[in-house]
Amino acid sequence: MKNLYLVIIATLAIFEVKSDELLVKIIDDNGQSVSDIVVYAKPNMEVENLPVNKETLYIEQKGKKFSPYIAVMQKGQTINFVNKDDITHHIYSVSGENRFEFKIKAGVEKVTNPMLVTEEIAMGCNIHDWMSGYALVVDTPYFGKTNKQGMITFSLPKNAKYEVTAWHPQLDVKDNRVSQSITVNHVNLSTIITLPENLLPLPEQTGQDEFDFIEEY
Ligand SMILES: [Cu+2]
Repeated sequence: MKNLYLVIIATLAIFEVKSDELLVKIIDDNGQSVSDIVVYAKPNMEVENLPVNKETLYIEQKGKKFSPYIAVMQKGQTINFVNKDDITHHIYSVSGENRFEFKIKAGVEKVTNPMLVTEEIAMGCNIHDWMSGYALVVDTPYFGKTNKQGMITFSLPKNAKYEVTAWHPQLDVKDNRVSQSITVNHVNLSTIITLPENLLPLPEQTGQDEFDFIEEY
């Protein structure tokens, strides 16, 4: 009997840990899961000792494209650009307050200044104008992108209210994002966000220069 009691205590302890986790699923207008969309959870009230995400954000230039096409980062983090192509790129931020512009030679890694303003950063390349990519700067360490099943899990301090937001540059609504409030406790362990409309098609990242040779004839 004592053993059974211990098992129950241990089981409760496991559930206690799991109650910190929030599962978010993103679906589109047709009920289909949406993969590779940015989701972040921001505490509505000041949460003490909000951790800082220490993961380095790498954005590669590969095949004359930004890879990944969209990224998310915490305010104060840098972007580490890595040119995997055998040619030079000339990367720049299109607008906004987190500005950068530099040439990056083949094989080189370049670290930006910390991004200090929460906003959507659009970036391009002066040499290959079809290249486009985005990095979203958020004021929370709880962020990521959905998996193939359209899901993402956050480990969150419990008994707090969060605004959970899905963002994508091809989500054609105000600020390219939709939000939902949720109080995370031992009852609320998952939520579904339905996008008000389907994502627009991703831009075609192929350039004119592949055809220049043909055009000369
Ligand atoms: Cu380029």
